[in-house]
This record gives sequence, structure tokens and C-alpha cells, in this order.
Amino acid sequence: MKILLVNPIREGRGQSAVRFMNSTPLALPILKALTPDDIEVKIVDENIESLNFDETFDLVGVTVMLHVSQRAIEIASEYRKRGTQVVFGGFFPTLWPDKALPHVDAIVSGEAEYVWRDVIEDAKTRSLKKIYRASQMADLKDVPFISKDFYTEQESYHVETTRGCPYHCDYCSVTTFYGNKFRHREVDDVVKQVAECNDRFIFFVDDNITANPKYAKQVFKEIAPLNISWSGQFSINFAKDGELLDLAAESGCKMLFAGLETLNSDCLNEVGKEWAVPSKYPEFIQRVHDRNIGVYGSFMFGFENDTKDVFKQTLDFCEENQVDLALFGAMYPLEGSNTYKKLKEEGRLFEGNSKKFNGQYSTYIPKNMTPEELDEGLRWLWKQYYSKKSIKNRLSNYLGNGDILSEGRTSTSQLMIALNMAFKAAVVDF
Ligand code: B12
Ligand code: SF4
Repeated sequence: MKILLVNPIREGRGQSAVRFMNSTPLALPILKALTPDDIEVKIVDENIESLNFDETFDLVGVTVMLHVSQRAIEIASEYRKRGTQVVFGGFFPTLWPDKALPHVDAIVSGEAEYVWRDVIEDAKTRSLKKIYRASQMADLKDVPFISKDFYTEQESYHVETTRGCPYHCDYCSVTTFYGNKFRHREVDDVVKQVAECNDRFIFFVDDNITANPKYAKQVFKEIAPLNISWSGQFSINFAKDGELLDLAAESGCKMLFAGLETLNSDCLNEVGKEWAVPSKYPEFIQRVHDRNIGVYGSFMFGFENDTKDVFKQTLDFCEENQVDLALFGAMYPLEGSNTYKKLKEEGRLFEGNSKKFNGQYSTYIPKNMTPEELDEGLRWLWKQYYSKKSIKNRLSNYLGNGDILSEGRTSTSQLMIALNMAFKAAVVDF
């Protein structure tokens, strides 16, 4: 038997920038590791190589987020025309089964760990069921070990320590997908996985690697001797915990990604993220910087309380506080969220083109600006922020601090400069 696992290409602006961060999604190496050894498995990430539809497979598995769902459906159609069975997994088929099912032989709803082997067995006899759903959430002891051979030279390694998120923001689908139970891997398993990959940069895919500070501290202590460089996502509130930040830095943390979202508390209240406090951001950013860790801030635009001034205000904030790297996105309400329901009721939603649900386009009519103004404001902000002048100002600390010459481990300076350059190159086509 021969299986193909695919990550569909993400189309749209700025794709070249994020290859290093956008390694092949961890779901695909996990599926390969869950597959019995006597079955041949090929992984194709369409962001790096094209699919050859004439190569024959018995089963094709595709990992699908909403914004790549149109491409995933095209891929399914091509393979099914050739008689190949196709299964979708990930957020799109789980949250929108009715949209996925007409195009595939089967979907895996939720996690794969306890059902993937059943899919393979049924595919062998061409008797796939329509939906596979595990009766329980996976015990993270059962998440397989990933050999470093699964990743190519250009990619960072993806490792997970936890699954889920203890919060439930209105626009987000993580808690709907993974439920309210926040799960941890055994620290020893994390250490073993990190040790396997410690010759390369590691990206922890957790939604919030510090969500359980006690556990995170233990992980950081245990991986510190491995001399790695890593980055991960956290919520900025955790910057108040100095010990946590110290241990993160000692364990090789070079950059933390934080969903800062907006500088306006009313906007945060609007989407159920009232626990974030923008007035505290400057102090928190400074505390991260004090440990020589870069801050990658993510901002969203198009809230009900946003006006056209928001773009300039955000630029000023990022420059004043030397936010090292930033992601600027239009809010996109996902089906099932309160935000989606409200906009739909008010007739303000543009549905139909799922490719636009990737944060780079208006997907609804904002309250205090037109959709065109939102798109234009975003474009302006990207170009200003990744201009030579802004990069130089924001990264001036690193340019003179000597850690750029560090050998072995990737240094914070190297990382921040390389990523800013990559983003600068990408915004040319915005
Ligand atoms: C790490 C991460 C990233 C990383 C790395 C992305 C990458 N290429 O791997 C970065 C930061 C670069 C990123 C970028 C983006 N991301 Co992201 N990301 C995540 C995050 C936090 C974890 C993903 C992960 O690796 N989890 C661990 C793996 C093991 O879990 P999993 O993918 O769910 O896979 C399991 C099951 O779903 C299932 N499964 C998955 N695929 C398949 C396929 C088959 C065939 C089968 C059988 C089973 C199966 O089996 C797996 C094992 O149980 C998730 C949130 C989350 N908690 O899931 C968001 C998330 C996936 N991202 C999201 C988004 C929107 C984006 C961006 C568009 C953001 C932006 N505005 O730019 C980009 C797009 C990137 C792209 N290539 O298209 C959304 C997707 C929303 C949706 N409903 O479609 C999520 C859910 C976050 C959210 N807040 O809603 N992301
Ligand atoms: S946006 Fe972030 S903090 Fe909020 S529920 Fe989603 S993953 Fe959790």
C-alpha cells in the first residue's frame, strides 16, 4: 500500500517570507509515524514542491485549514478522478464537515492518533466510512515520536508540549476543536523529542507554551542542557513572571510570539479577550527584551471599535516599543464563533471565497471604515513596518550587541534580522 500526505499550497500575499516558520505541519509527520512500517508514505508540502497527479497512491490524506480548503478540494477531485481514495483531516473538515464531505471519501474529525490505523485498514479494502472520530481525546503519551528525518534542511523542527488552550476567544476555533481540557506531554517525552532535533531551530507549536507556568518551567529546566535555540507562542501576560522568562532564556528561547491583537481594551472586550491589558504591553515587552528574547507581535484590525487611525497608532506603538517582528491581519470571523453569528445576522459578512480567510483581506464590512480602507490600511502598515528605516530603528539594539557573531546556536540578533529581511522581501508584492 502507498499513502500520500499533502499540505495544500497557501495562496495569497507574502508567502515567501514564512517558509522557515511555516514548516510542514506537524500533523503530517505524526500521521506518517502512526502508519505501520510496511506501508510506504510520501509527504508533499505544496508550498515547497508540486504534486504529480500521475503518481499512483492507494490513499491520499490532506491536512486542511479553511483558507486552503478550495485548493484541498481541487486536489481531492484530481485524485478521485484517478480512482484514488481521499481523506481530509484538520480544522476544516472537523468544523465544517458538510462542506468537506461531498468532496472526499472520508474525513477524520478531530485528532488522528486513535483512528488513523482504522482509516488505513478500511482503505485497504476500499470500504472507508464517511467520518472517523475518536471516542476520546488523545493521551499525549500516545503522540508518536518524530524522527528528525521527517523535516528538510530548510525547515525548523516542530515540537509540541501541550494541546489546547485554557481560554476561549470569540473569533478562535482552538477550544472548539480541542475542547476545554488542556493536556500536557510528559516532560521526559518532550526532552527526548527535543534532543532528537537539537541540531536545528525548534518551533514549539503550542498555542501558549507558558499556559501552565509550573509545567513550562520544568520543561525549560530540562531542555536547557541541550543547548538549543527555539521560539514559541505565549500570552504576553506571562511576562510578569520573571522566573519563567529567565528559564525560557536559559533554555535557548530566542523569540516569543504573542497575540497582542490591539492596543484598545474596548476591542479586546468585544471578543472576549478582556484578560489582556494593553496598557501593560510596554512593560511586558521590555521584560522579554531584558532577557535578550525577541518579541513577535500579532495584531488584528477591523474590530467594531477600530477607526482609520488604528494603523498609524499601531505602527507608532511597535516602533516606540521596538517590537522586533510583527504580523498584521484583518480579523476573520470563523463559522461557529459569536463574531461570525453577529456579522451574519447584520448582513455584513462576505462568504464564498474561503481563500480570503487567512488574515490578509477584509471578509466583512467593518463598522468604522470601508472594507477597502481596511485592506489599504493593512497594506500601508506592512510596507511602513518592513521599510529599511523602521527595521533599522527597531533592531538597533541588536545591531551593536555582539550576539550576532555567536557561533553554534542561532542568536536572537541573527534570527530577528533574518526574519525582518524575509518579511521585507515578501511585502514587495502586497
Ligand atoms: C503552529 C501553528 C502555526 C504555525 C506553523 C504552521 C505550519 N505550517 O505548521 C504558524 C505560526 C506559521 C502558523 C501560521 C498560520 N496559521 Co496557524 N496554527 C498553529 C497552531 C497553533 C498549531 C498547529 C499544530 O501544529 N498543532 C499540532 C498538530 C499535531 O495538531 P493538528 O494540526 O490539529 O493535527 C491533528 C488533527 O487536527 C489531525 N489532522 C490534521 N491534519 C490531518 C490530516 C489528515 C489526513 C488526518 C487524517 C488527520 C489530520 O491529526 C493531528 C493529530 O491528532 C494552530 C492552533 C492549534 N492548536 O491547532 C494554529 C491554526 C491551525 N492556525 C491557523 C491560522 C489561521 C494560521 C494562519 C492563516 C495565520 C495567519 N493569519 O497568517 C497561518 C497560515 C499558515 C499556512 N501555512 O497556511 C488557524 C486555522 C483556522 C482554521 N479554522 O482553519 C489555527 C487553528 C489557529 C486559530 N487560532 O484558529 N500557524
Ligand atoms: S486566540 Fe489564542 S488565547 Fe484565544 S482561544 Fe485562541 S489560542 Fe487561546
